[in-house]
Amino acid sequence: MEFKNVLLKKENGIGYVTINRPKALNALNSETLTEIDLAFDEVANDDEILVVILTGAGEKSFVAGADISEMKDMNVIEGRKFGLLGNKVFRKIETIEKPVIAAVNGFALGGGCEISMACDFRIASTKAKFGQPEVGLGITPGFGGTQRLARHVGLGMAKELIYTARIIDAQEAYRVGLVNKVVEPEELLPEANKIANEILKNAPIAVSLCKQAINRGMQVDMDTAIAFEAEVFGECFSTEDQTEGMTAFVEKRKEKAFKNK
Ligand code: DAK
Repeated sequence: MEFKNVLLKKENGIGYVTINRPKALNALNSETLTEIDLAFDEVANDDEILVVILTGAGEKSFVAGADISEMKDMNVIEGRKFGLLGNKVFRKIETIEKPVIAAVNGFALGGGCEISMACDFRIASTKAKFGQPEVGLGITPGFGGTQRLARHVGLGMAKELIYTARIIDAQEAYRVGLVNKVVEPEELLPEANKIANEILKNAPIAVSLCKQAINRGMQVDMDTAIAFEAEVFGECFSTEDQTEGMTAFVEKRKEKAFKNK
């Protein structure tokens, strides 16, 4: 499908979703959120895509937040509808059964920081800047920021960043554990590709089940989490890739390419 504000392409097992509204620093209006939603539906249904990279178009911004011009005059009903739309889309990114890497190329503010946090992990360019500036606009983070930031950087740091609305650079984001790696801007997509290709060498169903186990496990008590891990572990033994992976090891040969079966 062709979109106005989102580019979607696939190459060698990787799906690239690029938020493409550079004149507004890729700010998320309702139209863009709806297109991201549809793009992730396509990604979810495309068996040739096994890993996803989410990034922003242009050199300056990943996503500079929810669209303030659109939000400014919203009434309570419209605000709730907008919040529900964003949360639905971000939750889709978080729970899609494929790894999603955020390649953060610039501003990741408000909804931009929040969409990056819905991804499995973040790689940042040295130009990236992160923050939840909402309280300075008279609102609370509305796309999961009060929940996901604390899960990523811990309670105290999340509270400090949200209460102060402070914008941090990529190195600071790395120091507090919000991003896994910081690279020069021209290295950002190559680095994201490199990690995606490392993931692609492994059995896709096992990778996908790991995502589900980690995500679900983080929200429940340890006994429930371990029970779910046992369930997905068992599920692996119904796959051809488990048979091939283990047989290759026992026969001391390199495993054949995994089949995603
Ligand atoms: N929304 C709309 N337009 C934006 C924008 C945004 N978030 N950020 C930038 N733009 C637009 C600018 O208006 C400008 O448009 P023109 O004037 O050229 O038409 C263009 O992008 C370039 O921006 P600047 O001229 O400002 O560029 P600078 O380099 O000078 O500054 C900046 C870059 C990122 C520091 C600055 O643009 C900025 O501060 N932007 C706003 C950042 C921000 O506060 N983001 C958080 C937004 S609040 C909720 C749902 C969601 C949310 C909350 C509640 N519920 C419904 C529950 C989420 C809220 C947010 O994300």
